[in-house]
Amino acid sequence: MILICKFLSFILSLRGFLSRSKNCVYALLFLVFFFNCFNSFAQETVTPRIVKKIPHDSNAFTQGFIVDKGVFYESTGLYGNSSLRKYNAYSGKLIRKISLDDKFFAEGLTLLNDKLYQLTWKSGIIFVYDKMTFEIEKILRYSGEGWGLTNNDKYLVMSDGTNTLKFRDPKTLRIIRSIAVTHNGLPVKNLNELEFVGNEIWANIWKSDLVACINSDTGRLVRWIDFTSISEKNGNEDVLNGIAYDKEKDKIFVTGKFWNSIYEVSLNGL
Ligand SMILES: [Ca+2]
Repeated sequence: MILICKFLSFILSLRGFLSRSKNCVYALLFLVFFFNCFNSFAQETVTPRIVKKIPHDSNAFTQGFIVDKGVFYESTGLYGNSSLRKYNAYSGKLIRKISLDDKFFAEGLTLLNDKLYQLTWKSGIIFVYDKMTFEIEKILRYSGEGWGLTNNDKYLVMSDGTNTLKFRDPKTLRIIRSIAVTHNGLPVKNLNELEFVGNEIWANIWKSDLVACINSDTGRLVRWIDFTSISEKNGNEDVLNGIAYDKEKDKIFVTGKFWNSIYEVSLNGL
């Protein structure tokens, strides 16, 4: 009887030890996983340094932002406040501005073959303008939501808030191909304002000051850029949402919704 009691006691203590060991193993695995995630994020994340500040209209709800030959072009959103504008890229002085009908909520903007393409959020319409006069030359239609817009000198590239980017024919908006944006096999959602930089597509992640740099062939994330250090964000809406790349001068500019400034930034030699 005593032997049986001792045996049962041994089994119970062994179970306790194994249970504690299991918990230790789980804790260790969690720490390794957490450390790897943190390390991976740190390795893949670049932070900016401010090179120059340029004035920006703090009433502009920035939805699309580009630069061409010393001129910034911007699309601003919100119903009743949507506009297309251009201003001097050195002084920030306004050159031209038109307001959209109150029923349109403007979104992304891009310049292709001297035509400005301006997206609308839920109207299924892209306005095509002469870049000098801002006269509407054409209206193109698509289905679904419009968020960000850029181009690779041949096709328009559109985001719609998901992790999918669609390459479209600029004349017909026919979808040529799509890429699914992923990081470590998981979808990167809420892709918003876009900019082609070399062979990468840079995409602002909605409601954050993070920019995803994406391989435009595979959709895989190449790195993050964390703009938190220069963000003028105070609330939920006033996040970074404008990325403009000057191809000729190899310069990057960013701004955000209701921000006071546009920032030319240096990104550790990128
Ligand atoms: Ca852009």
